[in-house]
Amino acid sequence: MLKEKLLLKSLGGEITSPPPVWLMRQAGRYLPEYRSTRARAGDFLSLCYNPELAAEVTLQPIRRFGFDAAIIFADILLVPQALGVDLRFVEGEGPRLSTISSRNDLNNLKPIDEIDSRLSPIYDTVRLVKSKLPEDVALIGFAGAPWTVATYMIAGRGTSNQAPAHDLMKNNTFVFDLLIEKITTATIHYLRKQIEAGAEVIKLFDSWAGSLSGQDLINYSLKPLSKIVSALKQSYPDIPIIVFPRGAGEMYRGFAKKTSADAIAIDQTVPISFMKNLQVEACVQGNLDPTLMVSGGKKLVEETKKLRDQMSEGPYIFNLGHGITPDADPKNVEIMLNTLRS
Ligand code: 1CP
Repeated sequence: MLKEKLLLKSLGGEITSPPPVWLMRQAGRYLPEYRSTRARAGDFLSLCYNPELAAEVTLQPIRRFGFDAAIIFADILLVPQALGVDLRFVEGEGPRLSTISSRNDLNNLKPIDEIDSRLSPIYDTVRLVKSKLPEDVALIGFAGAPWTVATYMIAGRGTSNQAPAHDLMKNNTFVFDLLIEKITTATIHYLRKQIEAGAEVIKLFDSWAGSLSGQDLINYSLKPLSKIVSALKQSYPDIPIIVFPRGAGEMYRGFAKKTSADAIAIDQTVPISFMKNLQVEACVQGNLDPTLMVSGGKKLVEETKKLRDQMSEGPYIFNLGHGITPDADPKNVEIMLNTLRS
C-alpha cells in the first residue's frame, strides 16, 4: 500500500503533527556530497542538464535528512536560456545573461515550441527522480515567476534593486509587457511538461516581488502568477501550487486567494502572528531565518519550536524564509529536524 505523503496532506488543507519539512536550496554547496557531484559534472549548468547527476543531487538531501519533499535540481534561469538567451555562471559572482531591451531583442527569442530542445533533460531528471524517490516523499517541480525571471533577462545579472527592469517597465512598457507575456507562456509550457514527467507539486519563485509595490505588484507579480496557476489548474486540477512572492510584506495577505494557489511561502521578515492569520486562506510555508542554519545553538532550537507550536492550528509546511546558504552546517539541519519531529 502506498504510504501517505505528508506534504500533500498539508497542501490539501490538513493539519499534521509534525508538519512536513523541506528546505529551499536543500541540494547545494553546504553538502560535501553535492560539491563532489558538481565537480564531476564540471560546472553548474552541466550539472543541471545531466539527468543522472541532477537526479543524484536532488536525492542527496533526501537520503541524508529524510525530508518530506524533493525539489528537482535545476535553475530558474534555464527558461531564458531555452528562449535563446546566452547564459553562464561566473564562479563566485553569479549568473551573466545577454540582455533584452528592445522589440528586436524580443523578436529574436525562440518560439515556445522550440524550448523543449533545451529543456528536455530537465523532464528526464523529473522522471528519474520520481522512479527513485521513497514513496512517502513528494516531488516538487518549479520555475521562476515572470517578474523575477525578467529582472535577470533585462539586467543580464542579479541586481540588488532590480533597477534595469524597473526602468524598462517605466520607459518601454510595451516591450516590458511583451517580455512578461512571453515568459508567462514559456513557464506554463515548462511546468506542464514537468507535471507530465511526474512532478506532484509546483512552486513558483517570485524572489524579487518585494521590489514591486502598489499596482506594479498586482500587474507584474499577482497577475502573471494567477495566469500560470489558472492554466495549470485547468489541465491538472489536483496538482497543488505554492507561490513565493518574497518580500511582499503586507501584500502576502490575499495573495494565495487571488492567485488561487494552494499555499503561500513566506520570507523571514514576516512575524509569526501575521503568518498564522494567513492559514485561513491557504496552507502556509516558512519562515525560519536561514542564518540559523549557520549559527545553530539554542536560538535554532527555540525558533524551530516556536514556529512548530504557533503554526500548529492550521495547514503548515516547515521551511526557511529563503534558501539555505553554502556556509550552513549540515549538523544544524539535523538539530532542526530532531527538534521539529520530537
Ligand atoms: O555553485 C553552485 O553550485 C550554484 C549555486 C546554485 C544552486 C545550487 C544556483 C545558482 N542555483 C542552484 C539551484 C537552484 N536554484 C534550485 C534547486 C533546487 C533546490 O532548492 O535545491 C532552485 C529552486 C533555484 C531557484 C533560483 N535560482 C532562484 C529562486 C530562489 C531564490 O533563491 O530566490 C533564483 C533567484 C535563482 C538564480 C540563481 N541561481 C544561482 C544563483 C547564484 C542565483 C542568484 C543570482 C543572483 O541574484 O545573484
